[in-house]
Amino acid sequence: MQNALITGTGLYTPPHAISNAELVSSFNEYIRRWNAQHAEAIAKGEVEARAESSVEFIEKASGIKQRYVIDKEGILDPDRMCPRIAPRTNETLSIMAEMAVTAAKQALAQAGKTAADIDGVICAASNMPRAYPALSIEVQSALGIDGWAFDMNVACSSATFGIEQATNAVKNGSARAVLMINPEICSAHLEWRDRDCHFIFGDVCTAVIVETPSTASVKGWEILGTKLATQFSNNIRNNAGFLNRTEDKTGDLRDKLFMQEGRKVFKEVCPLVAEHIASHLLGLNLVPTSVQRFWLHQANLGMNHLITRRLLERDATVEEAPVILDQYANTSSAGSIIAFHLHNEDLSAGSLGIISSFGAGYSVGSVILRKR
Ligand code: CO8
Repeated sequence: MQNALITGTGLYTPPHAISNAELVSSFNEYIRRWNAQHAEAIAKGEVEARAESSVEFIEKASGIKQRYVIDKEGILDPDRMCPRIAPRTNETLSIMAEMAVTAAKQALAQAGKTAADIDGVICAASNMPRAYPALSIEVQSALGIDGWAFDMNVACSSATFGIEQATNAVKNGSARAVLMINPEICSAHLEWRDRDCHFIFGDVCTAVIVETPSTASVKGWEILGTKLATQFSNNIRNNAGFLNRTEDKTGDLRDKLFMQEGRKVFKEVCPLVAEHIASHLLGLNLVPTSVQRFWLHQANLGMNHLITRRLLERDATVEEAPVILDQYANTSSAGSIIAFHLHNEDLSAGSLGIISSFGAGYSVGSVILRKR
């Protein structure tokens, strides 16, 4: 059986950034208006006054300093608190496909490939724009790729799960090369009015080319192994879905957007990820201290510090575990791929690295790589 390589990556970054100061200023204005509107009920003790957010809390609790978004104005409008994304006709390329095509073209160029060299497209992301046709098939058509395409969703872990599917296709010979894309418009699934989570997410798209050594025109990274695991948890949940209209539910629809028990997630997921990575390395007769770089999922800086400390029994340097969440926030499936895309070129041949993503499900995936 052939080995598989990662030979190209791409990154689409939206044009608008929102700093924590801008975010908190609009959120606090929304809170002041809400409290003023409900002043009577608050005075009677019927409802509780809502608390303001703070830049200091956000940076200390998460490490996030800003996020990129598809639409800034709608999110920061205290009367709206939601991105404004114009609908497109069925004949126009959808916005998520457009993001994916931009990232994919970069990845193809880096790998020295054209559409004719690709046999499959996998769209691995947290949220798809519609039920069907699959977003991956729209991207396949826009790029002029023959072969097959399908969508898959394992929330924040989607990219590593997608890389394993691409690796399997390349290894078993059903594709010479696969394009794996991770378009995320997290801003449309986030309740920007909820102070517990309003700062967490950003929008972005990443792309990865997985192919065989026999077709590769660049050296790239050899995929030494992939390992996936899932364990059911309700601590990160979003109940939006096609059955919603059958439920006759009115009133509080908060559960139709992203919800989480952040502290529980932090406590339960960190040990899970550290053990997963350690056992994956052990299975390949490797140890964490032989890994030059950890491209971890970018949800929370404290989580990444804890995971690498457990693995290395000391603090990792920023060179060993690059941080991109300060600029991009949590971009769900794309986070670990952004870290890889921006921080892999300086490593020399023979270097070992690991991409690991984790999140809702719970789910955790790891991809162990060696630079060629
Ligand atoms: N400003 C000021 N104070 C605040 C704020 C705020 N914005 N928010 C909360 N507080 C207060 C709380 O009310 C609390 O006050 P008190 O102590 O009086 O009760 C205090 O601050 C501490 O609150 P927490 O315990 O909640 O704070 P934490 O230190 O736990 O930090 C985090 C909160 C940052 C959310 C942290 O728990 C975390 O990052 N956890 C891990 C989360 C994670 O990794 N989740 C993964 C989700 S992503 C995923 O899987 C993909 C989903 C699909 C994507 C969907 C797109 C939208």
